[in-house]
Amino acid sequence: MIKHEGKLNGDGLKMAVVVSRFNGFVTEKLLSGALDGLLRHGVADDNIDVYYCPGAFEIPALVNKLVDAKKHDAVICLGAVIRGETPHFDYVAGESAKGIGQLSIRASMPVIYGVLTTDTVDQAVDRSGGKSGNKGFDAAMTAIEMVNLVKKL
Ligand code: INI
Repeated sequence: MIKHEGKLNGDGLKMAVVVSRFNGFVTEKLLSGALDGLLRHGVADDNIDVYYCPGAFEIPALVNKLVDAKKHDAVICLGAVIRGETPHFDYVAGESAKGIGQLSIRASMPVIYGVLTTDTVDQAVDRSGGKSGNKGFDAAMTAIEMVNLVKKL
């Protein structure tokens, strides 16, 4: 048996982070977590590009351009859709997840889903540096692991 897995070593990797401004009090925390994870695992500051978009709905369109540009090894998507905030929750959360999911399959590089979809503000706060960790940091770890794994295929 041969086991294949990606190491958590970001040396030399070029990363794009797409972050939505809606619910910025949460998404800025996700961004901090993602940058902390990337930098602490060897990704150089100069090799990280951060792209802001208005809301989670816009993330897939931006990622679509980024994967075609082929300037990065992975794209990390960060956003926060909170049910209490809008009757459009299902549409925004659903379209964002569907678009990112489709891109993650078609893209030649890993596309990582770090969009929170929660029922309450408290749940979003818990997952962006609160008691449930930071999903931005987790997304950064997933990105590094997947890049290193895909390189082996
Ligand atoms: N965008 C989010 O990222 N999170 C939300 O919770 C949200 N709510 O509540 O509506 C939201 N809406 C904006 C949406 O993403 C688009 O920016 C907007 O519809 C314009 O296309």
